Amino acid sequence: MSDTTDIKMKICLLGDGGVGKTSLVYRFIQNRFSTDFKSTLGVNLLKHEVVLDNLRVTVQLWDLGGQDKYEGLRKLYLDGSQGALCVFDKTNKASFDNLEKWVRSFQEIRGEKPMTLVGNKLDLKEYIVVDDDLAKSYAASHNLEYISTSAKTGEQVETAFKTLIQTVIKNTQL
Ligand code: G3D
Ligand code: MG
Repeated sequence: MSDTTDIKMKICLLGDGGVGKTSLVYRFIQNRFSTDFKSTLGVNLLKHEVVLDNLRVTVQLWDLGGQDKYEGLRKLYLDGSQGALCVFDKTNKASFDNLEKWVRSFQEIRGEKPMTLVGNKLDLKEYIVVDDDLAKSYAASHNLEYISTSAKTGEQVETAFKTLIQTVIKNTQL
């Protein structure tokens, strides 16, 4: 006998190539970091089960590979996504400036479904060029949560995914 409830959700990862999307997914599902994941070619599909708020949640994670293929895959990728992690690299200003493109592309297809903003590579302290105030104000103006992570050390990675998953749960229970 179990009083847990099953929920399934599709979450996609958005953000420029090299920001750490694949590393974040692997850190979240396997709790490890590897420097030699192959740059994903099409779409990586991974499943992970978490228990949150007494609910057993099966999360299907869609991790996009080659960025040039995104336009062709975009609809398939975003269709049915209940939420997205929008990732930028704190040491790469261009990856932050490109967020708008990722956020818009999600909203065009998924409307107001929740997104969480993730500033990754927190461990590279001396190279950080996007400070948290800037990221927080971007997040606030787009009604997103902001979390700073390191896929390398694991810091805040679980929090980032769980924050989004929790928001998706609230969203579907409305
Ligand atoms: P992507 O899936 O968004 O394209 P990846 O990004 O997960 O492939 O990561 C791109 C590079 O950044 C990889 O290095 C990876 O090891 C590194 N990386 C990812 N997250 C972090 C982090 O939190 N801290 C640090 N220091 N590095 C990170 P390479 O050298 O293989 O390009
Ligand atoms: Mg990748």
